[in-house]
Amino acid sequence: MGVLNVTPDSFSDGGAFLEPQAAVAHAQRMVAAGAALVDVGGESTRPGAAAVAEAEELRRVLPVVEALAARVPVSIDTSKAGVARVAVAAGAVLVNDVTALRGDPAMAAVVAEAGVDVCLVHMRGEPRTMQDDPRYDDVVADVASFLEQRLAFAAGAGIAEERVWLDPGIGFGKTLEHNLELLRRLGEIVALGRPVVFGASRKRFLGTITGRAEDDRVAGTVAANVIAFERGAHMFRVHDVAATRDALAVAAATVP
Ligand code: HH2
Repeated sequence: MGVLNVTPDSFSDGGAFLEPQAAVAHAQRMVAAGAALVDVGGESTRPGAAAVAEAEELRRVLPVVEALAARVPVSIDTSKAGVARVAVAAGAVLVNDVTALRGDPAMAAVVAEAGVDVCLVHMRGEPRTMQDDPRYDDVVADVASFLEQRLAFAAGAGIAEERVWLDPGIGFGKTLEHNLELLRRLGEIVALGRPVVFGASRKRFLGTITGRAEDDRVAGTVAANVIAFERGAHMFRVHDVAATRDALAVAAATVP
């Protein structure tokens, strides 16, 4: 899954793809480099990010989704039902909701009615406050139990279980040690029985370990994704598609 942030303030590529033409060109580069899906987002979820009004979010993402969806599989990274509804009507095949259907009471119905896939992400609190001293009894057990509950909620709202992807939400209300424990024990999330999305790309914990800036974390990103692959993750949300794709191809070739 290639990341396409059509935002002025995303943590690693903010402002680079605000123009629809630049966004579409970048999406095409990611697909050429091996992305199976392009994740279009119009609102940053970095720690402390400001909320974006629905009309502004749509203004950012809709021209890009419309231009891409006929040519490549597109997912829409949003927690707003109105944005998801319009993006899906324009051809998006997956709704990537970092609030796991909690942010907007109308979101579950939009996904159920459209019959599209949905990714449910674990996040503690909301982006503005999620990194304020996050604590868990047992981060992996807490995340697994949260995702299990959200999966049951989705099913109760009429979303077919086969349409649901689960994501432990690396960096969403987690310390370095929480992120590492989730990676170490990712198998416990995979054991929930739905395909797992893993999103560590360029995130802060990689910078903490390596001492490198956002756009210099490719090697760290690749390492985390190869480990996630080994632990059973199915989809890898990344900015650096070519490097990740090569690394995963090598890792996959070792599977008998
Ligand atoms: N991480 C980000 C955004 N969306 N979606 C899923 N499913 N999993 C993730 O880990 C995830 C996500 C944050 O990264 P990014 O899009 O690069 O930055 P920003 O939120 O600042 O736009």
